[in-house]
Amino acid sequence: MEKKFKRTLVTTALPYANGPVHIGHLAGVYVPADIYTRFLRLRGEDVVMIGGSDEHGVPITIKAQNEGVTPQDIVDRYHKIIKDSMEELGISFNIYSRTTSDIHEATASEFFRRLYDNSQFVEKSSMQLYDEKANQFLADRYVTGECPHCHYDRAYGDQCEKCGTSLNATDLINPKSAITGNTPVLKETKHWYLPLDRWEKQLSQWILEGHKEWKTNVYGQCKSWIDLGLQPRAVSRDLDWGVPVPVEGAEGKVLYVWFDAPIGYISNTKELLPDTWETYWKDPETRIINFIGKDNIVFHCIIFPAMLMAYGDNYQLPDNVPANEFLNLEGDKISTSRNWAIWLHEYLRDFPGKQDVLRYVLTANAPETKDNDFTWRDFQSRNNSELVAILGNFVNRAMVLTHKYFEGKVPEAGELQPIDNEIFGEIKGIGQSLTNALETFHFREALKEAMNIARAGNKYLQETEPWKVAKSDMARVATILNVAIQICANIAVAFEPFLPFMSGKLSEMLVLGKLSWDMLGQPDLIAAGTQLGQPELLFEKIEDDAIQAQLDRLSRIREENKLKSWQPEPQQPDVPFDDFMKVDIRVGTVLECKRVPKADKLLQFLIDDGMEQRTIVSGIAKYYNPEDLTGKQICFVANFEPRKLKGVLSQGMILSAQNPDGSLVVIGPTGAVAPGAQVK
Ligand code: B3M
Ligand code: ZN
Repeated sequence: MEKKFKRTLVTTALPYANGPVHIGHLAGVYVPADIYTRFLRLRGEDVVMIGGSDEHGVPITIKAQNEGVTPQDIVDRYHKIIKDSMEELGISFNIYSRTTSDIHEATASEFFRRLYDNSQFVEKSSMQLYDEKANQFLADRYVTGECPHCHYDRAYGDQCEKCGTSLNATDLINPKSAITGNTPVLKETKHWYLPLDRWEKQLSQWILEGHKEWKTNVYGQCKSWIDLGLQPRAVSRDLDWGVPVPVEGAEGKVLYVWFDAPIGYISNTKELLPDTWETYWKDPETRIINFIGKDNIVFHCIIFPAMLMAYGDNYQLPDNVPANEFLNLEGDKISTSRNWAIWLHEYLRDFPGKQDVLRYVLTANAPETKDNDFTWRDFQSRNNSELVAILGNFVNRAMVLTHKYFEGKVPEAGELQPIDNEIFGEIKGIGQSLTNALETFHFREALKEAMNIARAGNKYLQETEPWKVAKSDMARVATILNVAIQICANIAVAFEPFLPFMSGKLSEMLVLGKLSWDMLGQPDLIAAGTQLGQPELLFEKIEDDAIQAQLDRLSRIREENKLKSWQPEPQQPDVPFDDFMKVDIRVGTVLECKRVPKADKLLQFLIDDGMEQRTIVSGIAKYYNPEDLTGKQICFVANFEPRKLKGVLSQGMILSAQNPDGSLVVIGPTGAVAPGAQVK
């Protein structure tokens, strides 16, 4: 039997404040959480949506160090960008706070202390890398060295970016500190561990027995963790950025970021509701829903619940954790460090007033059951052929016709014909499927259902043809347009969770008051005689050039990334002197240089080689104008076997160096040299 709940606490993963939020965060967490929360609010339920920035952890300290600023500077910068941009997108948090707040530090600190006092931790010493010059222990990310698997020489202590293997810093060959470049030493350090093994049975019962209804990706990940056997996890770190470990003798140690971050949900609820926060966390009649991405599943389903069990005091565990998979961008994994993302604040700048278009596309394409791909072409086509052509078009026709025939006053409906009753029956049915999809976190499906109302509306106008009936029967036109306007009102309700800006604009045009979910399927939401506002387009076409500009930006980033990851070719095996001397490299002077007809890559040179004039063809036409090379001295291989290129006999090879982007630069002497001189 369905449990009955009095209230819902919606939490959203706290994004790291080491960069802005991107479409992956939005599609995975914030847009679905917002849809769900708005839906519950429309139903009149007691719901709060909690958000905030995760401002601790090593990536933030590294970014600060790279920029020569403090970690606080970094989190202040990105917290503001994240908070402002999400607000502009209409993500309707009841609170969006941060983990550097005083209330969070006090809450997290007390949480740790209580677990410590109740012997819920085990203390363990281990050997860790220590930088004696900087006088500090090194987090895995702070160590670089050679990967023990693929021997890439710039692997990080937590992962090799070349072969993708997860590492411990102590695995690296020839490790170096990223702070000083020094070779670190091993030194003993003590940490507190949460013994997850103590909670294994309860966790297994709670999830594997009690929550078989969870999404298969979530349930499956939990099951494989539990099946492997849970191990104690360290919950402290040697670092100077974070919540200090509130235990004597723990100087220089802070809470592990994944220990304090989920407690952020509690601190932010406290900040929002200083008097009643406890009912949202401790009353069994509260339902807690955690919206997260798939990489956060273990923290929300295993570690944080174990922390809450260890704390006791009636803290409630989440009722559901509808984690999403990942959204890719144009075929590649989104990456903050590689700038491979569409940043929300930049989208809002480039597409002003188009918040709902992004919300629509990210929901229609949400990675609910598998990874999905965002492409700009899909974005454009969903806008043009769905939002404009189906939704916008229906509302616009209903509004314009009402203005045309009734000066914008909602006409009185006469006797309803079967087709009129059918359309409301259909919308009622859609409303039920829509509600059901939303209740079970199937947001793509839900959006499709909402769109079906607009589709049904278009079909209704197509079949009733009020513009034709107007020639003979205005009473019937009145009924048809009354029905059409009621459908518009249903659209305003059904889409409010998904496209709140459109819904607001439409509600204004329809002079609808406060919306509520039980209006869905009703045939009489707007009284006859109501004077409607002017019809305004709800969506506009997105042209090719706006899309091309975005695609161009992405290709520039692809190029930049290629250059960044470029490495010189490994050195060739040794060559004996005599072998080297077989290659006859000489200096020549370019007498003439011209393009080879019908070969866009080739330049044809006439070279003075000191003895005679020889022709050489070289594939560098993309990088030079022929006149720039005339008169220059260059190096060439004189005894390179002659060969014909595009009908021209080439007697030698001009030497050039290749840049990471593939471009070629011709090599020549740095001072004047007699033509024919040998290069050795
Ligand atoms: N900041 C990781 C992430 O952004 C982490 C989530 C914390 S939720 C308590 O994926
Ligand atoms: Zn490797």
